[in-house]
Amino acid sequence: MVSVHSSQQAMSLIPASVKILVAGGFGVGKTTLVGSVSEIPPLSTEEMLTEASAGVDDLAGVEDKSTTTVALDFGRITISPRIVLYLFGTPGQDRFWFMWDELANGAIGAIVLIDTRRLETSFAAIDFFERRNIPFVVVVNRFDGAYDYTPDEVRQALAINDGIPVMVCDARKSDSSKLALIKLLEHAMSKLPVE
Ligand SMILES: Nc1nc2c(ncn2[C@@H]2O[C@H](COP(=O)(O)OP(=O)(O)O)[C@@H](O)[C@H]2O)c(=O)[nH]1
Ligand SMILES: [Mg+2]
Repeated sequence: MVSVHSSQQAMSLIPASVKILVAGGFGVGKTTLVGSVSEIPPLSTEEMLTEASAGVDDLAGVEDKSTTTVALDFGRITISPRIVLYLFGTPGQDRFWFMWDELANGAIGAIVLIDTRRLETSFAAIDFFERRNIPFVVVVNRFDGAYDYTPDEVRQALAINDGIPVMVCDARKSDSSKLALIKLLEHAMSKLPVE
C-alpha cells in the first residue's frame, strides 16, 4: 500500500512527458487500446496483409484481422496539468524486433497485452522487458469466446513473478484501458528511487 504522501512524492519525480509502451503479440489489441484512450486521433500505420506477409505473420486465431501495424501506434493522454502520457504501440510481428530497443529508450514502463487464446504470442514481449528491467504490467484483454482465466491463472501460466501486477481489461473501453495505464504508472512509480 502506498501512502498518499509517498505517492505524491513519487508523482513529483515523474517527468512531465511520460513515454509508455503498449506491447504484446500480433492481434492482442495494442492499436485498439491506444485508440481508446488517446485524446488525439491515434496515429498508426496499417498495412493490408498481403498473401506474402500472411505466410510470415502468425494468423492462427486472428483470421478476421486484415490489417496489421507495421510501424507503430502513437497516442497521447493528459493525466494531470503537468503530466502527459505518450503511448507507443510496439509492432507485433517478429520481423519488427529490430525496432524495440529504440522504442524502449526512455520509456517509464510497458503494458503487455495478453490474449488468453494465444498466450504464447506475448511471451517475447514479457521476456524483453524482464531482461531490460523495464517495469511492466500484464493486462489480459478479454476477447469474446475466450475462457475467463483469473489473473492468478494467467500469472501461473506465464510464470510471472509476484511483484508484477496482472489485471484484466477491455481494450475497446477507454475507462478500462485507463485503469491499465494507472496500474502501470503506480507500478513504475513504486520502482522509482524516493529521496
Ligand atoms: N472482443 C474483443 N475484441 C477486441 C478487443 N480488443 C481488440 N479487439 C479486436 O481484436 C482485433 C485486433 O486488435 P488490434 O488492436 O488491431 O491488435 P494489435 O495487432 O495488437 O494492434 C481487432 O479486430 C479489434 O477490434 C477486446 O477487448 N475484445
Ligand atoms: Mg496494431
